[in-house]
Amino acid sequence: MKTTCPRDCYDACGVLVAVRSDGSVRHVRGDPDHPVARGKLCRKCALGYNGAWLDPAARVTHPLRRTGPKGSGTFERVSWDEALAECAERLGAIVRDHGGASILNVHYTGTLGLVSYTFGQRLLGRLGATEVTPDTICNNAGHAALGYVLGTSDTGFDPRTRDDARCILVWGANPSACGPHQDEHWLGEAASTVVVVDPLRTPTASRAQIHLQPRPGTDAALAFGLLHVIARDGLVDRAYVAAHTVGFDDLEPLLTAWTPTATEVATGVPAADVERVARLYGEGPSLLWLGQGLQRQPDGGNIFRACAALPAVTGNFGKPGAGLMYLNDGSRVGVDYDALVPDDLASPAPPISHMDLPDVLADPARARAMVCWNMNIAASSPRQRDVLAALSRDDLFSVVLEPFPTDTVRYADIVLPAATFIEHDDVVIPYFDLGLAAQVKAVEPMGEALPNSEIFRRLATAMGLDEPALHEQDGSIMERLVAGSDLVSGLDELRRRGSVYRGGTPLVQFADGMFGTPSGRIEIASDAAAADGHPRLPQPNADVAPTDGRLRLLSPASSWTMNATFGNDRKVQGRLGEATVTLHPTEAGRRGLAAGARVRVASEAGAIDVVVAIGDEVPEGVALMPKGRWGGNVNVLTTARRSDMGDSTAIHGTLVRVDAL
Ligand SMILES: Nc1nc2c(c(=O)[nH]1)N[C@H]1C(S)=C(S)[C@@H](COP(=O)(O)OP(=O)(O)OC[C@H]3O[C@@H](n4cnc5c(=O)[nH]c(N)nc54)[C@H](O)[C@@H]3O)O[C@H]1N2
Ligand SMILES: Nc1nc2c(c(=O)[nH]1)N[C@H]1C(S)=C(S)[C@@H](COP(=O)(O)OP(=O)(O)OC[C@H]3O[C@@H](n4cnc5c(=O)[nH]c(N)nc54)[C@H](O)[C@@H]3O)O[C@H]1N2
Ligand code: SF4
Ligand SMILES: [Mo]
Repeated sequence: MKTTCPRDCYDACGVLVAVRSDGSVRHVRGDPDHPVARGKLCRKCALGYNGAWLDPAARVTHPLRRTGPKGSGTFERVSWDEALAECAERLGAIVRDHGGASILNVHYTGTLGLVSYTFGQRLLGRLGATEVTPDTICNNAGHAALGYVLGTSDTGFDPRTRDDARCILVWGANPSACGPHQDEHWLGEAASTVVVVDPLRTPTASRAQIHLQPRPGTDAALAFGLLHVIARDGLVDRAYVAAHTVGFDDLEPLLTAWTPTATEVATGVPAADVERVARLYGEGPSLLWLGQGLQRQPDGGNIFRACAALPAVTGNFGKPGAGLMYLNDGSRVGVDYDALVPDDLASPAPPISHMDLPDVLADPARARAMVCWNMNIAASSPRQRDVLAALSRDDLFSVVLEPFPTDTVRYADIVLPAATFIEHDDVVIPYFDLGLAAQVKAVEPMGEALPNSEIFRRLATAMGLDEPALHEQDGSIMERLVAGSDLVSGLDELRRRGSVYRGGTPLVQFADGMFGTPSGRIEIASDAAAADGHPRLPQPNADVAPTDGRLRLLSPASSWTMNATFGNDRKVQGRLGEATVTLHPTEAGRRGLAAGARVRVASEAGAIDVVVAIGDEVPEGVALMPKGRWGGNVNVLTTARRSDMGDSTAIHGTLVRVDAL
């Protein structure tokens, strides 16, 4: 059976599920006919989909009610009717007595199957729950910044234009872990010169022709340094700037000070490399890929605005081989997002940022219940200790929808078993390539698990809510989603073909020179940003490295986990080994640490004891602890500090001490 991997990943691989005659899964592989997967799953899914995902002992297979203290993970099996009746009664009483806003709606991208990703919004919106704005844990600073500059953050370049580019600049993204097939094929097979900007020498960076290694949080200064050389060497596309941008006149004088030498001092990137990359990028045509890791910095929004000035100033828009990528959304392939959540079901309660989750969750006046779906906050939210303390509140009614007994599940009052992508139909939109894909049920759900949508429909029934929108069937939503797409005639064709990608000539990004900003142009200077309390222009900021021995903690993706998904798979755990902090040899030497030594890593939020690994892929001044483990993990150390825009996380801005135990 052919289906699609709906993990939060750039690749959206085609998947083959081999099913035995008794209806169980024999194995899960990459689809050899799929243009991105080319017959291979990534390493994490190859293990996890054939391990924990098929193992009833590793899954939540039945509704559960808590019997022991919160956090103990002690539950009794109950029927769906009992579980739903209890949820309906408790949630109903909270809505009646305190208002729906005291129910927190916590969700994110545990699955990107569009129905499973969104259906809970209908009921929770109808109840008036307070939504924890999903993107604030991930990429909202970048969305906000690109909104100011380009008027959109979801309209990236068409990856098929790769071979028209002479330079591909990958800035703060690590596709070797986060989009491994795009890394191996799209980037790896490019004839263009690949430049990677990343403090870490990731596998993607080590394969690039040029790797710039700025100190974390100094990227805006680096962008100013590149723009300085571009202006100095006559590489500004004056005609493009005049026709399509506002604010370059104000920016240009600020560039004067950012000589390659000044840039080297502020960022640590050698002056000669600044010169070389500025010329390469400026001569173009050039593609710029802005990663999500890049904006998870205190200055993340400003960094994005500074970086986005590069294509604007060099005219790297509106022609083949040029453009900028953050994400591509389904509007590029005619998907009708309005089919997902009717406007009249939007919750009237003001949403909160994930950065406020630990405090709001701890406050009985603001949070009487939590419904958590597609998310494992106990592993993935910053301030892990505070999150766990809040989840331990006896007076918080928490309902968690999950396929696995995660750490968040351990604190639930009621656990509702969710089916996995192998077990139900959905529609998936790749967020790099321009396409759409069918998620096709290959086997029956394990135990009594149900897709998210069916769980929320049944909960609506148990609450006595009968509006048709709360009960719309998945098939109807999927039909409406793809009805307007010019890529397929309808859902049947999509399901027959599996994955469908846009064909013909590659699209030219912003070909019409129109931008969704107030001026209709690229706003290098933005009055809208100023009205929101930001500088009108991007600023040449560079975070200064601490001089008190503290290190900048980076906790990016591991290639062995998908966020915290697969953290419970035994083979994945074997590959991850013991929890480590990786230091540059010089930093280890300064602290008298040999590889394997036990250390305490401490921040203002907490401390955790781990083992030292030593590697020069990590620069001096940085400590590396990837995200995604279950149990006490790097998020014991992270704070809920916000980036400068979008109420979004600045998780890569955390400072830590590392001391021998
Ligand atoms: N330190 C640090 N922390 C981080 C980050 C970082 O860079 N550093 N990154 C942040 C980012 S970018 C993100 S997006 C978050 C992600 O944080 P998480 O919420 O941990 O994300 P996932 O592990 O992708 O998915 C969450 C859960 O969804 C479940 N799930 C999968 N399919 C389904 C389904 O069909 N139904 C239901 N109900 N559940 C399902 C999975 O089992 C999983 O437990 O973590 C953030 N945390
Ligand atoms: N294997 C795997 N794949 C994943 C995920 C996963 O957890 N595991 N998560 C998924 C999710 S939810 C997301 S949002 C995407 C994220 O996709 P990416 O944006 O590619 O992922 P990250 O690993 O968070 O960060 C990318 C890089 O940003 C770098 N970085 C951090 N700070 C700075 C800085 O100040 N300057 C510069 N130039 N670079 C910096 C990090 O060193 C890291 O190598 O990946 C998705 N794919
Ligand atoms: S997580 Fe990404 S790379 Fe791995 S199988 Fe799924 S789509 Fe492919
Ligand atoms: Mo994310």
